Amino acid sequence: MQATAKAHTNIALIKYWGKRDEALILPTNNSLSLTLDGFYTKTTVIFKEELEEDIFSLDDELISGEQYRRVTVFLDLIREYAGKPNLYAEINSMNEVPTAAGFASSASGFAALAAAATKALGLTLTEHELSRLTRQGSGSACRSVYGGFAEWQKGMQNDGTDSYAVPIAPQDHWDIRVAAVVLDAKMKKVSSREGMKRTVDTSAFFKGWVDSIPHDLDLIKDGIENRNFEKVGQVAEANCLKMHATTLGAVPPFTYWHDSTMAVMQTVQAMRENGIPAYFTIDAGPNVKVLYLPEHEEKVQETLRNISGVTDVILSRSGQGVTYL
Ligand code: 2P0
Repeated sequence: MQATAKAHTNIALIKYWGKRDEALILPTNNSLSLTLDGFYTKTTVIFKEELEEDIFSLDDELISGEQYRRVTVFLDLIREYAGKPNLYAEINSMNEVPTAAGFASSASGFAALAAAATKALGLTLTEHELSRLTRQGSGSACRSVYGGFAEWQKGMQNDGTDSYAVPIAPQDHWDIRVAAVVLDAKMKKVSSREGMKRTVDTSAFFKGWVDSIPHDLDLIKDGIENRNFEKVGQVAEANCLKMHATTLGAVPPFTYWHDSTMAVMQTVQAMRENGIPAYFTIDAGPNVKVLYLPEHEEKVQETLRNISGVTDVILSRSGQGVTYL
């Protein structure tokens, strides 16, 4: 009735940006990510007969409100699956995901929760099944079931049975690195859920975005397989720019970028002109993630730290998939 699991967050190189079903969390396009070793959530779930509701604590703090609701609604799915609808749990999560770095802790959080809760109830799920379940907590979380590179297949079915992530290359396939560039920018005004929805509903550029994904995926998967850094970097950077372009075509238009975001993007492009291969990607916030190879770590880190508006640079490697402790 008790289990502990650990899951790492991931950075999308081909972005998930748009839902075709909001309740089931089904995407409009496939996405592809790299799991990161530096950032993870560790979660213990203990089911207890005597509980009348779930108790959720995060970093030793009791959680209520929307964050609590998302966790209990997700656990309801698992309870139902296990045939134990009235069995509640104590959930203790520890986040090693610095919120300032702009990584969604929901990815590592829901992957660790799904793994720990199913294990605690004695359910044995395949990785595909675990990924499909995790997807229903938070979309990007379904990719965190795997280490290294993973692709979330959007699926075709209305019930979501074929929408889950699959492994593309394991953690040790390639020592590619990611620098999370932390900016002194304020909290974002538009959540990723809201931004995604507004884009799907109103953006003049949304169709172009969705149509461009299969080609980007073909290119990046070939680049990953052959460890072609320039190819992977170029596709990831261009895909990120396309995603962010859709927000400018929405009604009302919005952007996640700050002036310091632009400064980092321009510095990364300037590094390339000076012979340092580095590429950026940006999620639904102002912070920038920079892809680079180990031999350029010192130079990349130093250059990024010297940009005005940068408060920290956190380095990460390819990470592992879900593990049980
Ligand atoms: C991604 N993002 O692929 C993209 C890129 C943001 C930009 O997944 O509503 O927290 O829980 O499915 O996964 C952020 O959205 O959204 C996200 P829900 P999620 O990583």
